[in-house]
Amino acid sequence: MFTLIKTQKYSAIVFAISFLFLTNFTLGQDQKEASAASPGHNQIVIKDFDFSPKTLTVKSGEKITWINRDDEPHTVVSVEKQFKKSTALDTDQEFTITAGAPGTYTYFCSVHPKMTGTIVVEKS
Ligand SMILES: [Cu+2]
Repeated sequence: MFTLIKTQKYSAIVFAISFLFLTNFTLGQDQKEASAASPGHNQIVIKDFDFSPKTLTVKSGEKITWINRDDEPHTVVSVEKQFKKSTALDTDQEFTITAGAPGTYTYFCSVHPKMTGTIVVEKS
């Protein structure tokens, strides 16, 4: 009887350890995939009349994509005309540019000029 309980306890511990190991392993895999997908491609979500993140730091030569998740059309226009402006983006429509020379690029939505955002381009 005693041995049986001991074995069950042991199995439970082994099971718990395996479960933890599997969980960590799975998480590790997910993180790896997420970081492998992100370098060189940066996304700014337009939602609730706001750009998110408000400030995005990228490296020169990387792509930046805006996606409109609002039901209203929005645009992306560089304050100092440092990059081509977007057309009016409908819901779920995307606009992509390639980051140019290092510097700070501010932009706004020409439909709602209070909507502003910043891109900081660093040397690649
Ligand atoms: Cu807008």
